[in-house]
Amino acid sequence: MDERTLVLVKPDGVQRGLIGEVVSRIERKGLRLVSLELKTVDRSLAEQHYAEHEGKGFYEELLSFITSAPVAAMVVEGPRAVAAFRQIAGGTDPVEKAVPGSIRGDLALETGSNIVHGSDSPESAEREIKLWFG
Ligand code: DAT
Ligand code: MG
Repeated sequence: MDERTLVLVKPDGVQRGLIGEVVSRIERKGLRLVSLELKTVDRSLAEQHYAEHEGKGFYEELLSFITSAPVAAMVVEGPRAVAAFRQIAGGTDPVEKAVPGSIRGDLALETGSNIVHGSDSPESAEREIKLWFG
């Protein structure tokens, strides 16, 4: 039974020209791209997307970062797509929790600019896909 997940290439990834690299890793894993759109993120979308982090010390920084420049939003599909993309992405902190061979482990240096977002559960994925793609 296939599932879907929301993937974002965040502003750092787009500015560094890494959309193709991320898409390539998704496709090589065997996952499928269902939708892909470049989007400018307004404050309201950012707040809804990151609602679980409201009140944390890095929340404001997170919102200004995600609204600073376009992101590439995609819906990705396949068996266990949520967990599969989290594996491809690697740990949140790309150094302390480095996963060699992962997007963050290979290509990122700081937690605040770790290139990609992937939904953390099928329930989050459903909420986030509605939010980003209606
Ligand atoms: P993930 O993106 O791996 O799901 P998360 O949901 O815990 O991680 O956090 C969302 C984003 O917020 C994360 O990709 C980068 C940023 N972030 C998380 N923890 C942080 C911290 N301690 N300092 C700065 N930024 C942080
Ligand atoms: Mg998360």
